[in-house]
Amino acid sequence: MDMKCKTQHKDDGSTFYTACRCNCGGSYQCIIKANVKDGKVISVEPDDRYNYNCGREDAYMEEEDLQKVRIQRRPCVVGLTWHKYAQLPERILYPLKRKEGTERGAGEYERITWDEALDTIASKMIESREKYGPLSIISPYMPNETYERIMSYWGAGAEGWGWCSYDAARLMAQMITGGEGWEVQNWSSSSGADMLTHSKAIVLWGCDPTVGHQGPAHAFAWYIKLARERGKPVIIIDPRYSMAVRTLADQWIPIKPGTDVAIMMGMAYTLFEADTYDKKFIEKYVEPVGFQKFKDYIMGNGDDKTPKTPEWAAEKCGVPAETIRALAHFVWDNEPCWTYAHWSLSRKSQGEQVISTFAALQAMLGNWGKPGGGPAIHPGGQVQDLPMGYFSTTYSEPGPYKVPKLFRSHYWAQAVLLLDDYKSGKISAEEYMSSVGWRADKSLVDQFNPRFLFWGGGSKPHASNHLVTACDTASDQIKAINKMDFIITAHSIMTPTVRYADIILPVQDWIWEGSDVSRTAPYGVFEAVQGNPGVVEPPGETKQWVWIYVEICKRLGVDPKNFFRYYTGKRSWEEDWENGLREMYHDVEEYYKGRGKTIPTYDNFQNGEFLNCDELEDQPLTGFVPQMKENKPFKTPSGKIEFYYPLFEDESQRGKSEHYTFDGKLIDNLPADWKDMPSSPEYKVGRHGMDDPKSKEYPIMLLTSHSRYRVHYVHWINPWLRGHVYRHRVWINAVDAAKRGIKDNDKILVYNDRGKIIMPAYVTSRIMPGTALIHQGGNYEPDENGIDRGASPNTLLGGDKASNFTPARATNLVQIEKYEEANV
Ligand SMILES: Nc1nc2c(c(=O)[nH]1)N[C@H]1C(S)=C(S)[C@@H](COP(=O)(O)OP(=O)(O)OC[C@H]3O[C@@H](n4cnc5c(=O)[nH]c(N)nc54)[C@H](O)[C@@H]3O)O[C@H]1N2
Ligand SMILES: Nc1nc2c(c(=O)[nH]1)N[C@H]1C(S)=C(S)[C@@H](COP(=O)(O)OP(=O)(O)OC[C@H]3O[C@@H](n4cnc5c(=O)[nH]c(N)nc54)[C@H](O)[C@@H]3O)O[C@H]1N2
Ligand code: SF4
Ligand SMILES: [Mo]
Repeated sequence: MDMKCKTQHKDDGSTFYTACRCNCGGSYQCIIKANVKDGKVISVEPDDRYNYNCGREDAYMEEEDLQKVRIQRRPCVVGLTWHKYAQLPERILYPLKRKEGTERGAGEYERITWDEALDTIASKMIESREKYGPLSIISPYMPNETYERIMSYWGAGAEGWGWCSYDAARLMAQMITGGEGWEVQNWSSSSGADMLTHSKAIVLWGCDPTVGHQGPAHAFAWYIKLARERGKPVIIIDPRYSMAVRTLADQWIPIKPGTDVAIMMGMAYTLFEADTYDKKFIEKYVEPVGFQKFKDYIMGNGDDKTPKTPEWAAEKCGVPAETIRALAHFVWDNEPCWTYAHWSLSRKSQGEQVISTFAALQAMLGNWGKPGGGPAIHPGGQVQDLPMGYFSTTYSEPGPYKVPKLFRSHYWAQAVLLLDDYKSGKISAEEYMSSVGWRADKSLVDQFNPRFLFWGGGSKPHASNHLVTACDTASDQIKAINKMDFIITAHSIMTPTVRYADIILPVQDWIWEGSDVSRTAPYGVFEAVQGNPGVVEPPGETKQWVWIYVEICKRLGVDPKNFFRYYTGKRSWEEDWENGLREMYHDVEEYYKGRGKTIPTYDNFQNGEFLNCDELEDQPLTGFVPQMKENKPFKTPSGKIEFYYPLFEDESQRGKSEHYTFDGKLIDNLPADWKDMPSSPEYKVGRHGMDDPKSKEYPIMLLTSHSRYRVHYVHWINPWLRGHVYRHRVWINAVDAAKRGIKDNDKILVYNDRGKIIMPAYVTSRIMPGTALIHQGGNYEPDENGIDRGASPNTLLGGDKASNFTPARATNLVQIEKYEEANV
């Protein structure tokens, strides 16, 4: 049998290849081979299009195959059980209306027709705009492209800015390189192939690729494993003895969370002191004033006159000075060392400093754009600027109304609740604006009158589950929800957030129902374009999500063509959609044709072939190609990489609703008031971190990392991924547990001034003393005392008006007590 690069097509009409899609770093990359009988998925298998029928693929692969990522796109457990998830009783099959007289959140709904649902939504929107003005309709959590586009033609609406994922990186990437926050492909030297081929060693900060997939499921972890088998040492810096540490690392360096800037600065000091850093790179690419400022700060010649020696760093981050010194020499001696700092580090107070300090360290190592050197700023795997997008601004300008992004999106509830305090004179407009991260003109505060929630966010317009994913406690969000006149959402399955809607529109599951063409999520480490051919008939009256928004457009008097450019209204919806996909794919074909490459035909594509973009490149990706390889300038005032931002010292700019780069681009994710953000990299004690004075009252720092068994909240209710597979427990160190008389599996109370949670303890030495962990995306299930028994860690987050600008904090300080003995 031919073991290599064999593409298997569906043959008898009962087997389909479809791509798993969700907001994980593997999105659209993993392939599920589905066996269908009587219109139902009866079993699934992993991808087998390359290296057919072989378990350990590398046994059959040549070096070039690894380079070109000719590997099976095998799904993780989530993808392998998704068909079950789509068939759960919680699936929403019909348009639903909250039953008259029942409370929001009670989950009591009655079935209505599509016409009634859509007509009601449109008439309520029109009524809201008329009665309460254009700023009465909001899309609360995460900027929502779909909503923005419709509203830009309809002339109303407001929304939030930023989200809880990697805002710090998006802001700082723009400050450092001038490139806009989403130009992900530039930040990176990111592909697994590059690492495997060129790196001599690997150092990972706060990254567990065995859990948080970046590329097809565990493929990135697999590449690291292969590298290690080739003798390349792997070091992981993480407060936890994570699964990646356990299975991939030669050395684990535990660190106090939120103090990575200190270890990076201690390393920079060591390199400066030994005069071992890439001076040629610095001279050529880095703006000198900012670099000198950074060097002065590190060497003790800055305002604080404190050298950032490894001893200084050790005191802050808990890593011994000799380890820091050795690590600095290690990365220099093993040049190129694949050095990689992931987002968990910066999803905290002062997260911006992590990004800029890491970028400076990468510059000292000459790692920007260097094969094998790791991402310059942080990960991103987009190889090319593929012309893809069926309705977005990629192809045409939006309408004349620009939806204002008023408040920090994860603080949407505070934006609603504190408005009352402003209106009653309790707080000033300035205090209000500062508390909610207002990023618009002051005059809009008086016009802001939120009454209608249009839920959804990001590129998944019907998605987001902000009651348990926005970094703010659900109880405040529910208070804000209950102030609304009307709430709509479109969704495939009942979630804690969906339960609060007045009308729910049932959406097709995009993996199984309905066709689509998608590219990799922007933070994957590999790049592919995959198809969803539509494996089963959509159940009940579920509809394709673009159809829903087209129907809303029609009822609002917005020409659907402005929204979805392939809409004709003359053919059936299915024909318009299919035509849209073909046209979009055609653009991709043309793009590759222009580069002398041929890709599969559309029909073959939807029959299981795909675009392995890594194969279509001559070299593995290294970031900043125009600057590094073609001598083009960075889009900064100096044309170089910058580590000094005079804007933050310009008091006349503070408070302005928007800020722009020297060449007139909006600085995305910069709040009106950046509060104490310094103008060049600095070590600052993180608010609500282990060194915050508040830790006297709440001595444990809670981490809320992502779970292997779900994507954020998605799959929390999947019985195949619960019970003995995944037990939702608080990780607590054995020392902290002993002090509190807590034993493994005892029920414990975790609390702070934001909320209370009760759940079982996982007593372990795999997490540092003084820290605890609850995986993100638990359910919110308050009991009669308001204690969250579902244990969504976000119950314990938010509420800090002084640090609510950027980034969202996915951590907080807590206290822990024993609640109930385990009944064993
Ligand atoms: N299975 C799964 N995969 C996912 C997701 C998911 O929900 N489920 N979500 C996807 C999304 S949207 C994103 S943004 C990414 C998130 O990817 P990350 O931000 O990397 O994910 P986290 O799980 O928050 O953290 C990863 C590791 O960092 C460690 N860590 C936490 N704080 C610190 C710190 O201060 N310093 C150091 N050195 N380490 C720290 C944690 O212990 C954890 O082991 O994952 C993506 N992949
Ligand atoms: N405490 C804490 N909070 C965090 C984080 C953290 O580390 N800790 N991480 C933050 C990060 S990095 C992120 S990106 C956000 C993510 O927060 P969200 O964006 O709210 O989470 P997602 O999982 O992306 O939301 C996806 C939603 O889309 C729906 N969905 C998925 N597939 C389909 C489909 O096929 N059809 C339909 N109709 N719906 C579908 C799901 O049911 C789900 O409700 O969470 C943030 N919140
Ligand atoms: S890694 Fe992500 S995209 Fe891949 S199967 Fe798992 S959940 Fe789906
Ligand atoms: Mo994220």
